Amino acid sequence: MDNKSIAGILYETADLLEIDGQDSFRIRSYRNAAEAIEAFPQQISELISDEKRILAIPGIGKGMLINLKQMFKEGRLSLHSEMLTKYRPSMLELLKIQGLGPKTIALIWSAYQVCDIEGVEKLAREGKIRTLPRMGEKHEQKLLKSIEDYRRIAGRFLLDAAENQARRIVEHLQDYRGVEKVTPAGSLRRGRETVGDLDILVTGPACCDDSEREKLIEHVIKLPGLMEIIARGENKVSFRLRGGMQVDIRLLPPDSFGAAMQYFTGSKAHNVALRQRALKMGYTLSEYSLARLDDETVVAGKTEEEIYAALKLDFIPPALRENCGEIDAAEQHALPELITQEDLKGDVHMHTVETDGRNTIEEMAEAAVAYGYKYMAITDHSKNLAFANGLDDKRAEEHIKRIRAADEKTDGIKIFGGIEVDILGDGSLDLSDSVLEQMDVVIASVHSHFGQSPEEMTARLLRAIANPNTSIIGHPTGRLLLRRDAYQFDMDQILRAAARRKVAMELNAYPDRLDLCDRHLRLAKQHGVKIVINTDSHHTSHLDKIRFGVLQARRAWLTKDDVLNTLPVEIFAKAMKHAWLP
Ligand code: DGT
Ligand code: CA
Ligand code: CA
Ligand code: ZN
Repeated sequence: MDNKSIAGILYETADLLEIDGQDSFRIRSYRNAAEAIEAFPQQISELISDEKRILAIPGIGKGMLINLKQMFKEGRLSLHSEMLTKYRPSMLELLKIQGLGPKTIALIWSAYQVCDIEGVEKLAREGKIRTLPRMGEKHEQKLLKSIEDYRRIAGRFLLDAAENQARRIVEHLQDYRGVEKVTPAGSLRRGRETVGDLDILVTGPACCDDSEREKLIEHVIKLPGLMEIIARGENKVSFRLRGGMQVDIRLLPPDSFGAAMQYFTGSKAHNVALRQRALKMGYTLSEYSLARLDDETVVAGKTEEEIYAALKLDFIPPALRENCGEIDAAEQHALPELITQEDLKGDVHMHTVETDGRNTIEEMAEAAVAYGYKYMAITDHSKNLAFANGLDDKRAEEHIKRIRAADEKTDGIKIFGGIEVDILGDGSLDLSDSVLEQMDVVIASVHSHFGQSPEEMTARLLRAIANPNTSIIGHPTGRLLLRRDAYQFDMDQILRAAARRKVAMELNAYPDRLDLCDRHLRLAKQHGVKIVINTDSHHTSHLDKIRFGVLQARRAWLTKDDVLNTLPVEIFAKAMKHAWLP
């Protein structure tokens, strides 16, 4: 068990104890331990035999040590299991509803003995929540809205979480004798911004014979972290991982691996269109092969490439397979040459210890050099973001001097002096123009007053774009995937203004944001707005998240020419001052 899973169980135990009305001291001790373990830099499992070191972690006492030992030994915690028997696992799902904490759940439980989402929804519709102590009609309406929101995102996962699990599964399978290839397909391979379930395809000699397949499936289900098996067949097994992610694994003979890759990569809409094309050409396309309709001769199946070729199409990269014009373009040899990670020459959105980052300017620079970048920008927060210790005019000027000094000292990379300046409620920027003028890169971002009307928000962003110092609008819609909706504004109007003033839009690559999204990126391109792909790194390890941004850019059909941070350093610097190339 890793630290995250242990912390998860301890948090859940604390919540369940609170629902159970136990004393607050005991509840706190579980929450403190969970927090300490979550933040602990080393895996607790590696030092579980070293009792002294574990007891030295603040928040972990003798009692908690016994709990930890049990979790490592048995993979469970008795108190957690007891509580779940008493209240049923649906209680844990209830806790995931926004605004529904242990106290309210306890209240509902004691009044109605209801402990699942459907039950609570029914009570709310019948007006039975508002009559509880400290509750009212407003709470009831909010609760219904939260349940609706939860249903919309339930069961989907961020791209990085999906990728991590997929990597674990690939590692678990690829060394098995007789396995040649293990490849994720589905929405993960297409790089969709969130992933519903993992579709993993396996091929090799071990997939070609009944008894071998059976042995392989036995190996598959030994995967650490597997919670329950949902379905098991001759060449397929579906299961759920701890944390809820579902996985479909399919074992395929090498002859039809390409057809299966094509089919299970999807999207469904792309597949439907492709199958229609096949039919028109006298073929039938299935997950097993592309075959002739008349005599069932197999034309292709081993690789995806030969399937697209047989259908007289250029190979369509998975990111484009959404039935948004890619089949016509492939027919006419007009698919775009999509941007790749190697095209990027710099990352210009990074935070440091001066505000809410975890590393220094020098450490970030060292990491960026190792990444092969030619330039970067340090863009710490401005003062409106008080909890991030944002910079005022004076500190921003001092910081820019530090950045310039670090740039002098550092070889191999240009460090631009920048800022991520807040766009205040009225659209003005959080620092003086005289300070902003000194910056090479000014990212203007909304971090407050998300609830403004679409008219207000549009006017606010227009004013930020009109400020001559603004180079880039940061994470333009403010959405947090699976957590917070975008704020509302007139995207068309904003893109028109940005194109006119040569202000770029950010593609924030952080997997929780991916903002702009693929659809808006494509719209931006149509408006002639340039994009900058950034990580918004708060730690050296975050630079790697750039790949999620590149994936979204590819999904939006973007090429190198659409993205400013593919430019050489001098030209990029000019672009940040509104001098784009034609
Ligand atoms: P997800 O899991 O919701 O993030 O999205 P996908 O695209 O991974 O969808 P999933 O897991 O339901 O199915 C995987 C692929 O299998 C999907 O992209 C295309 C293919 N597929 C599934 N159902 C159908 C279908 O009814 N017809 C066709 N042609 N293909 C399908
Ligand atoms: Ca899937
Ligand atoms: Ca699936
Ligand atoms: Zn920001």
